[in-house]
Amino acid sequence: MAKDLTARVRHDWTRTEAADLYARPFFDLLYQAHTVHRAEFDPNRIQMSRLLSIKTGGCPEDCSYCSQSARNGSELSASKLMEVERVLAEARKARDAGATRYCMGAAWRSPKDRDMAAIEAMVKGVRALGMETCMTLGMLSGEQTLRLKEAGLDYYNHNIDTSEAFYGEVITTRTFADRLETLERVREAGIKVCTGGILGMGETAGDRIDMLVALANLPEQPQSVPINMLIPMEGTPLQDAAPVDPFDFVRVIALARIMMPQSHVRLSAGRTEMSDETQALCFFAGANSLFMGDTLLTAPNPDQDRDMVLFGRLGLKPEEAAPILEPTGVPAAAS
Ligand code: SAM
Ligand code: DTB
Ligand code: SF4
Repeated sequence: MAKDLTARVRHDWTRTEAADLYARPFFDLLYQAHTVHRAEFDPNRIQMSRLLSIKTGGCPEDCSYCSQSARNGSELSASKLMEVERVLAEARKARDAGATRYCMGAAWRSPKDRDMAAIEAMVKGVRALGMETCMTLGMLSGEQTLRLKEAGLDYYNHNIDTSEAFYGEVITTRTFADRLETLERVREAGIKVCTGGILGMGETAGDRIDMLVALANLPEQPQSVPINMLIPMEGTPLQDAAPVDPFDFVRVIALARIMMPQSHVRLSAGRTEMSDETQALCFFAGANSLFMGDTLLTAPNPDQDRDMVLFGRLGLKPEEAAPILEPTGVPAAAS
């Protein structure tokens, strides 16, 4: 029977309600989140995504967490957009290692129209390998969004990162409203939305709760919600940020699971600094997706061997690939 996509999904979350959940005793919160998780998903399956930076560094935005901002003092040099064939060779390796979604990220404020043909070729090529595609390219115009949709893009990642109130403390070159505008374009074009945020940038628990309320109350809940733990990158204004209490991190995952019951919640950046036990608690609380492979965009990530040992100890299995459909609904042939 087809899953009812509306019954348990609410768009009227209030801050007080979410804060009350967040403040529950840890085990009560975890039990509730895990109950929701089991009702919607196989709790022993984790969706595996792989990231590739297709254009690194030199970004004009001033995101204070990011090693790729030209305004931050990191050592990273700016690259050109990677050639399509190289992207596809990397994507093939990721597929052969078990990834079912390939996420391509560019250090842009927004794409230039001259780059769109190469971007479209990457989407088509990765889909032809039998993987879902995700792009994260910054803000999109209406026309660029439609071009991505026509190329067959499955997901667009565009994080709101934090609460609206705290946003200006982290980024000044764009607004929270700019972010929502691109998300609306993506949603209206029929591309699945991947949006989440970062913990550990100096925000309060209230900011974290407000961020989740903003995500859950979007007109359609994002299909994918990455929750990143800040990786304090050298040379950035947040290089000395205080680490997040792992139990607070798990609470945010649990809250995301309860408020967005049918979304994949991704345990994203920061896993190299996380113990196996913390990651296991995150999976119990409802995280059911991760980035596999030893590199994120510019920062390290646990390698596959470490993840597979952890999966073995916990009895977890990678989620199977979703069928890749042509626009007509006919499954595409994988090569
Ligand atoms: N330039 C595009 C944009 O900003 O949307 C795409 C790439 S950007 C690097 C993607 C996301 O990675 C950011 O929105 C942020 O949430 C996350 N991110 C970047 N640097 C991070 C860090 N040091 N620690 C944790 N997450 C980070
Ligand atoms: C997301 O939320 N996290 C990913 C992906 N979306 C694009 C990026 C994490 C970046 C971590 C820092 C780095 O690799 O430079
Ligand atoms: Fe640029 Fe994205 Fe990094 Fe911000 S997060 S500096 S927009 S690459």
